[in-house]
Amino acid sequence: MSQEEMRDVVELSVDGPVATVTLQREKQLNALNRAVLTKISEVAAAVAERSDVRVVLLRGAGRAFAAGADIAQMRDFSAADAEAFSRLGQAAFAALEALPQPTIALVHGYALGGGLELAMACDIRIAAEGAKFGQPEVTLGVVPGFGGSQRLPRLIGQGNALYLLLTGEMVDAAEAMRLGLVSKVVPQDELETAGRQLAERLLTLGPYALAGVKRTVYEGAELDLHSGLRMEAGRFGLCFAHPEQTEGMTAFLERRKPDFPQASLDEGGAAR
Ligand code: DAK
Repeated sequence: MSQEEMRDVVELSVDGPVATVTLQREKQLNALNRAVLTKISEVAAAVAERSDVRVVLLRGAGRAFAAGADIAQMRDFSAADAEAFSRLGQAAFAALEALPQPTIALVHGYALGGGLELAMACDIRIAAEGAKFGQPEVTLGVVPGFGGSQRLPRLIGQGNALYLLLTGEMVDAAEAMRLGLVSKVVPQDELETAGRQLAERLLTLGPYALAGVKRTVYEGAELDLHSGLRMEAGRFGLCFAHPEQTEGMTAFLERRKPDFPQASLDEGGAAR
């Protein structure tokens, strides 16, 4: 086995309350193969168990976030192989989305195909100037396989999603911002700092409320408006059985910064 193969294709590093997940197949522009997808699932499972981790940053090593699913691995797939591969990727990205901690994708270089689908499975996306986004699957004779046909229309609307999915065109960071695909664009050398700063902001907030927001939004996306509002009211009610609400509202009335209890994710049910 070469040095390259021995190195983990996905690295998890934890620095205090911030976890950083780094894709490390730089030579292939972090193309997502079975090994990478399996490892993303494992990393997500590990992070889900760690109440000390409060924010997750996701990034790509080298010159891209991720240039898509691994075309070399996929080319000779049978239909059954392809479906299994699709499910592997979908499960990995669903595990990321289901994390109670907020996740932030730091996108530079390319986020194409599966790479964009991975970024879309994160809660927030920040782009470096120069980053390119697209769903070029049609240029390879396939439809997206890791959620692109479902998450992209939900994120940027059906019309804009169909434009990107049908043309396979790449858009730059400014256009991605205009479309609502990313929330912020920063110079490339400031990407890590921007991620850190956003993480710092999230660390001042209560983990229970943050996890509750995620669940309410993602579960609500599956529901009609009335059911979604009912679900929201239920979660809102549960917050009032949790110490974060008492602290947040008391701090406001006492004109001080809240000091949210930290290891509080598992108390009550709003977050899960
Ligand atoms: N897969 C495999 N290798 C890739 C790759 C990819 N997606 N993207 C890049 N690479 C490799 C290149 O082959 C090259 O390898 P070597 O030749 O050095 O061995 C190396 O990374 C550097 O790439 P380039 O030399 O091409 O670098 P450039 O700067 O010239 O170009 C590029 C960068 C990103 C424009 C270009 O590499 C490119 O167009 N890459 C492919 C982008 C793409 O089409 N991505 C979408 C992949 S399709 C499904 C399941 C999943 C999916 C669909 C269906 N089902 C099961 C139904 C998902 C599909 C996709 O994501």
